[in-house]
Amino acid sequence: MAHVKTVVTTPFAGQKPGTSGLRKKVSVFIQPHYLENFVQSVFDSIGNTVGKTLALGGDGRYFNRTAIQTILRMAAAAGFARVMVGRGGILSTPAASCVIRKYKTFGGIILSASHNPGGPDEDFGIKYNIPAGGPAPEAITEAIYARSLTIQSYKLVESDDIDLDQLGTVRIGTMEVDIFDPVADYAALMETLVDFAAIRALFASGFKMRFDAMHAVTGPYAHEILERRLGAAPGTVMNGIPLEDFGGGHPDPNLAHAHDLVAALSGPESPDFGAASDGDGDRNMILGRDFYVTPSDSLAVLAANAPLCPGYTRGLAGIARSMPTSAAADRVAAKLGIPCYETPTGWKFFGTLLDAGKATLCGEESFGTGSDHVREKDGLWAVLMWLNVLARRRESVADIVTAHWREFGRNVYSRHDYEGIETAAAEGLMDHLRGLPLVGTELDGRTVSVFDDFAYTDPVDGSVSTKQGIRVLFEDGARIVYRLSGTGTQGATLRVYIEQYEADPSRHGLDPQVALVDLIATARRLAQIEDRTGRAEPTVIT
Ligand code: G16
Repeated sequence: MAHVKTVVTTPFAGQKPGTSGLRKKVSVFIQPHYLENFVQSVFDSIGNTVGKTLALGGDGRYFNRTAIQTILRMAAAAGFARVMVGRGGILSTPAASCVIRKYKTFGGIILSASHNPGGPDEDFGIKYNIPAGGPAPEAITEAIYARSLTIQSYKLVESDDIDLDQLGTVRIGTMEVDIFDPVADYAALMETLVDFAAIRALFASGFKMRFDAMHAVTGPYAHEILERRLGAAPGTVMNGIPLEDFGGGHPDPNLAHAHDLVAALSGPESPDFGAASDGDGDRNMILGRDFYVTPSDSLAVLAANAPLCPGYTRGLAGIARSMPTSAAADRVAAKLGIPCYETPTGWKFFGTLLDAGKATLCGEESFGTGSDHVREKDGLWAVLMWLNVLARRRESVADIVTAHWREFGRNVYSRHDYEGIETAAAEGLMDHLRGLPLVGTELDGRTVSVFDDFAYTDPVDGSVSTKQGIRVLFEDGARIVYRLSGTGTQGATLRVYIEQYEADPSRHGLDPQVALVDLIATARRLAQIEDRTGRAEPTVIT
């Protein structure tokens, strides 16, 4: 029997999971006892762990391997019978969800700070996913946080580090550690959902794509699925080797950070299709030749075309989107005669709808798209769905999206982020907004019809989440939303979401920054953004 050691500790402030787990600077995580306190708080909050199986892996960022060795020792002390670890400590977030569901584990621990940069001076993160495969709901994250405030000791088994790169089973005490191929189960699941034969035929016909793995976790998945199984030309996958610092980049698949890909998709000779994924493989960005598809439009196009894909031929039960995501998907749902749910930001809010069979596809403006095949958003799945649609329709990305706008109208949309502003200034700005008497007033020629702080009652379990973003809805259907990000690690990030419906096809081609110029000005003025934050312009526009 291995020796279980009890280590005395004291609580750390601030171990409160945010939008998606606990994200902090590496310098915070490497403090003695910091990671251990949080992991013990998880184990103490999720029920009896004795004899159970846990999935474990991460996006390969700096500190991933060290954290895995620590968590394994603690899992052994908590009585887990088995831990399934992706080889090399690698497991994308959607693949983790897939493995948790397939092997019916007692949930999993995913080590990632998603799209945040990695390295000794950058970010690390950890989250617990429940046995259904999705991020822990608020009731559990609150319990973990509460435990972290009272914790006095944690337990671990004293043992040597294990070799994370060797497939097979080893033991820590009596606990089995299975090092498994992190790609195989996920790739097998994808083969059941999308038409691999049709996509192979598309590539064989000369269709060209670039996939930017951004030196993050999706490299091995994309090499296997796109190049080996689907026959895309070697070199289709760019930046395909996971690196602890993501090659010094910011693994965030948007126009600002995936610049290599954006450059590769520019010009008449460029590939037909481009896509990128983020640190942990759950986000995606979709590009055509000289054409950017917003995440909100991507969700709507995939919803309208899903029956072309084998996993969705029976149609969709419903669609769910986060509140700040544009209403493009709502128009598709209305036409299909299915419900469209509006949830707070955070993939965890989709879990109950998916479990209850109320929604089949989900999406967020923050480059997240997914379905009921797992309980996380899934970057590569979205890319494969697009490839399936392209293979069946044999039209360009731009033609598919513009035809979609002609049919449904365009929800012209943009998000403006003000990153790294003073927390007090950000909170002051939100308080200022909350105090405004806006309903019925006119702002720059538009009348405000609804003004509130979004609150959500889960239609399945009745749980209530409040203060999820300030909404200014206008009578003409335009809207402005203000939120503070729940995923940053430094200061505060103000997100301003601006949207306006355009029915006239002759105006569909306008750059959103031009089409939305008046609404953007209203949004800035109303929140006194420059006066309160000192920022005249946003840091990132998506
Ligand atoms: C996480 C959540 C998403 C959310 C995004 C942005 O994604 O899972 O649901 O939309 O953060 O959140 P915020 O606006 O609060 O920064 P990821 O990819 O970072 O895990």
